[in-house]
Amino acid sequence: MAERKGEISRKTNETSVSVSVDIDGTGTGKISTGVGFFDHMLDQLCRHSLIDMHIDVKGDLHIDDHHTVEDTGIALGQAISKALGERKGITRYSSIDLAMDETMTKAAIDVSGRPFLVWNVNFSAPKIGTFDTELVREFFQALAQNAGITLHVLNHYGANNHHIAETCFKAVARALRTATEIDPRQANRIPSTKGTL
Ligand SMILES: [Mn+2]
Repeated sequence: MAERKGEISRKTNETSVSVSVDIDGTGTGKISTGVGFFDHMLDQLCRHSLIDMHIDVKGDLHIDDHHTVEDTGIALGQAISKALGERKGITRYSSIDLAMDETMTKAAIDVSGRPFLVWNVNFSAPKIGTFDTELVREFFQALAQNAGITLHVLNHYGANNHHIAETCFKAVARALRTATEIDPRQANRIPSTKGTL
């Protein structure tokens, strides 16, 4: 099978982002965005998707974390899309209900080529440490748009905002892992009656 790797460098006046991914990796990451909580979340995404990720970001953190988080989502999404190529042989669909202590969150994915985010997650506080909780949605919006995936995230319940955020990243990671894995029963076909994704 051909390697499924993608690399993106993206530079604006706000951020400088360099991302590389290997879809068929082992969940090995080298992640540095300058935002501690975000690095912790990206580590989860990498580890539980088994997609190797090198992410290096220098952003305008003196303003706030917004541009850094959003632009990381854009570049990571583009790198994943590039790595998937014409999306031949992928499992395409996956969903999981992911539990972590008192919190449960669902992620459902269609690696469709059609970007869409349905976000049904509420936080009870505006911050986790210094991190703005609203940026969790911003990240997944940028990821879904640029990876060309339909992504639904639903928090069923939970009390702790760190857990709520972390289950979003872990659930998306596990769903992404399965949906991008090669389906051995149709490894050489694009999984669509249209013949294209
Ligand atoms: Mn944690």
